[in-house]
Amino acid sequence: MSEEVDYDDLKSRAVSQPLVTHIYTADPSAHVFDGKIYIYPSHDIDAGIPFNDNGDHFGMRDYHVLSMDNVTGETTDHGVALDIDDVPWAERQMWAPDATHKAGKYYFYFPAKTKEGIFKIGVAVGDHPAGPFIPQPEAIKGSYSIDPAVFEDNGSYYLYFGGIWGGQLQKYRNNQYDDRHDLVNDHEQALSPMMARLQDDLLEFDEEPREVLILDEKGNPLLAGDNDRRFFEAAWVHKYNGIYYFSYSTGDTHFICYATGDNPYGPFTYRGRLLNPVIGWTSHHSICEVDGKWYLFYHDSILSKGVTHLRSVKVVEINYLDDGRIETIEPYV
Ligand code: FUB
Repeated sequence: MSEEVDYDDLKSRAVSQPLVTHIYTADPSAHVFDGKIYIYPSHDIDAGIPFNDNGDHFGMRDYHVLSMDNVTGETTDHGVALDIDDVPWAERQMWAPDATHKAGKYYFYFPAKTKEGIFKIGVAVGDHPAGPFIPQPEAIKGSYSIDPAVFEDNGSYYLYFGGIWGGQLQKYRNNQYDDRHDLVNDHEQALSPMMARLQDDLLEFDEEPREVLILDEKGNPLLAGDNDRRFFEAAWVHKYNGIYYFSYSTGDTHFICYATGDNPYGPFTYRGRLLNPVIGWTSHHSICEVDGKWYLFYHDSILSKGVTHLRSVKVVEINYLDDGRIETIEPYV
């Protein structure tokens, strides 16, 4: 017999509350632009599509940008910044996005499925951090899978991406799609997230996408059967004290984990868990410095009483330990 979940109790024990409650939002990518926090989330809707392992029930069709003056203040919803009907190459499933800034322009990266049902990553450009964003007519050449995250380091911009299962990463080898490809066996090296440096105009890759290796404490790549630690989706990169942190979701085991390295390409060595499982199947986050403190933006499904595809973005402070590790966050205390 299944036990009834007490969502009011979970809500009162949650370490943070939804930033907005008038719409459902997920996959928050947070940045400070012009002294303000801008959050680029997915805009969750109930598209009426039944749950399946491909994630078709995540049927999002537009993006809203949120902003805050500080992490405890009001959150402003700036309305629709990009709609799927305005993206010539995209047909459905606008999943986790991210954005960056260069020379007065804002670049918004987003995945969506083409009419052939293949995920690609597009870029749209605007003059304001909250959009609106004008999409390029085609997806980024050579892009695939989901969850783009853009990281700027010393004037170069890198795009990280990828997600297995519904994110389709398992269908690729050496950047080539083949429907016969699938997940690898448990004893084999886990499928890796991908990354590529962007061109100066930030509209295309400047190099062939390459794998981002995540190593265990002995220097060996994590194995596909290591479900508690291997990459599933939701790549994010940030830099703290000169160390590069690659964080990600383990998907079916619901952790946000992180690994560290000494450059944007990796390899990265697994260091631990950043966030224990939240209510809802997915976990997806970003890490952002605001006024000298560091914050984890994440989501859960408490507001919708556990509906997998109706999530709410939240924020909580993170603490670094002296050896560079990050304290694990327990989302409900
Ligand atoms: O929001 C749709 C998908 O769910 C995202 O792209 C994944 O990271 C997961 O959060």
